[in-house]
Amino acid sequence: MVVVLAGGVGGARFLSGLVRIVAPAEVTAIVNVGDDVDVSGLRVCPDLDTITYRLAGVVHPSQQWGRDHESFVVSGELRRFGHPDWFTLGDRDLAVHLHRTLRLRQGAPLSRVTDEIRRAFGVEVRLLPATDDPLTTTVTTRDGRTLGFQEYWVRERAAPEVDHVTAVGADDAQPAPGVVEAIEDADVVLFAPSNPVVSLGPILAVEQIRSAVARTRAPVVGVSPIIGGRVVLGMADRLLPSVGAEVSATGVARHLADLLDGWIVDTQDRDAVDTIRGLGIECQATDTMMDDPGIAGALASTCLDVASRVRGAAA
Ligand code: FO1
Repeated sequence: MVVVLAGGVGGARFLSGLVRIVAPAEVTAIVNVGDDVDVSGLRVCPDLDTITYRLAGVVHPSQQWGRDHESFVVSGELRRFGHPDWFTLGDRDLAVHLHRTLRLRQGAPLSRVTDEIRRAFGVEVRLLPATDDPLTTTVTTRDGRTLGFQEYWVRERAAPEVDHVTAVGADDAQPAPGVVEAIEDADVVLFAPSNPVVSLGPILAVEQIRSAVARTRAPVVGVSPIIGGRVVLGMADRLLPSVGAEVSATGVARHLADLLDGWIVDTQDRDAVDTIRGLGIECQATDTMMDDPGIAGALASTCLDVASRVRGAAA
């Protein structure tokens, strides 16, 4: 079993590559829920949905979140009643949020609802939310405001300077059923090229998940989300300084060093390989720009190669 800790768009791209080389039924994704948000009374889980849509082949091709062939009739009508319009839900996307909200109201935990939804989309990869408990990411800005993640990222376009990010609820949140067992029983644990602060961060903020990753016998191999000192997508470059991490492949490796056995960097960062090996982390440079599933598949293959090298060394 290959277990992947993942956020949204980068995690989904990586998983679509991994399933080209590993049977989907052999893959479990542990997914961030810190981005989740209530919109017009509905529970929206952007990272779980982005991964579900991508693996089901129905994700919006250029946005890489939300549905393809989408329309926005309902969101347009909701404006008539003054609903906020900075976070728009497409009509097809709404069906997932309506169903999820109904099932949650019936008392089903998010992990069960997530499993129902991914199966309904024919997704064979097992998707586990990091937790079924309340866990939400807030961003406190230098000018003293505390924003929800989507307010910061979508409404404010990540413009405000960030003082710190908090995974609210992490201290009390329990891993969702199956999460710790998946990590303990994994053959390999991979960190997708996701935002280390707001995607991997909230997952690892659940202490029992972090400690399971720290103690698993499986090799733990991650992919740098920073290439040549820059983010591929999202806003990790604006958040890494708030956790004292340098905006570089090496900086993120240092930030995660106590959990990593291997770290994959882009060929642009090949000169960082020796430094990262100096941290006691096996390191390999390869093409990490997942512009097509073929590259994503080759990247996943490199991750598994490094994992087997590390396993051999550890044995
Ligand atoms: N991102 C935007 O920039 N604008 C939106 O209106 C928006 C709506 C939206 C609806 C559902 C969903 O699953 C994702 C959505 N996103 C939107 C993207 C979202 O903010 C990010 O993709 C994730 O939170 C980061 O992983």
